[in-house]
Amino acid sequence: MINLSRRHLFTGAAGLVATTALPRIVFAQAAPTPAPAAASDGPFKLPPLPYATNVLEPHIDAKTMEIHHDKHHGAYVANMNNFAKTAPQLGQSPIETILADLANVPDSIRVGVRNNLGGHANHTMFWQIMGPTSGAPQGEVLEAINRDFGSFEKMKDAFNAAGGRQFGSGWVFVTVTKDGKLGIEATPNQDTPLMSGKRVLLGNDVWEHAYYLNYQNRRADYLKAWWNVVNWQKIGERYAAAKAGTLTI
Ligand code: MN3
Repeated sequence: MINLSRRHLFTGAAGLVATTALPRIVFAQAAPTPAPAAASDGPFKLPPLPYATNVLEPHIDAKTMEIHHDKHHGAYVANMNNFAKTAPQLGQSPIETILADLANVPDSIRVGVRNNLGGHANHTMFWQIMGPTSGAPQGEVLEAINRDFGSFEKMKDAFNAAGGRQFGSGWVFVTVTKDGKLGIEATPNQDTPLMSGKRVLLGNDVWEHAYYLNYQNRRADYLKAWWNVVNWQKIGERYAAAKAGTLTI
């Protein structure tokens, strides 16, 4: 229903916004999905981890990192490369553009693109914003945290609570607007705030595959420990990019 009304709105306002509206991707008719391909055999690539699998220990163990990156993220990339065989436009369009307009993806592959491209975007962000030297928020991003949450501690509490409440598999994010305003959003499955045109400053994966080997059912402990591996230098760069309008996924 929401998509229908939004479409009507777009159609109705087309004459007014024609010069500023983003171009839509034109999809050809999708054919049946072919046999699986190797992970990066196609336009979608599995980005290498920017550090060794063991550097986040003891907070995230090497085996979890290896399986999570190579197998889970690798599968999302492989699935997207299969979809791109039947819908080549997927491989030629910015990821954030596709995710912000899923209604435009052919029916037969829409759910698959939602899950797998969402997963690809989420994990690409996730590896980037972690690292062995965590530090603490500084400068403009710290000012924004203090302004929008009261303090860094309060932001972590709200984030961990939202991540803990997310039923089943999902993610918890700090979103950022072009004005630098921060917010917290939890999503099911591989959904991302990119799907409503927002931008992500940082996010944590609360699927059991992200923590089960080390923490079993203790998601709250994982959420708390995860802050020890958050790379604040990278997040500072993402915050600056968001304000400059250049942050993508
Ligand atoms: Mn994951």
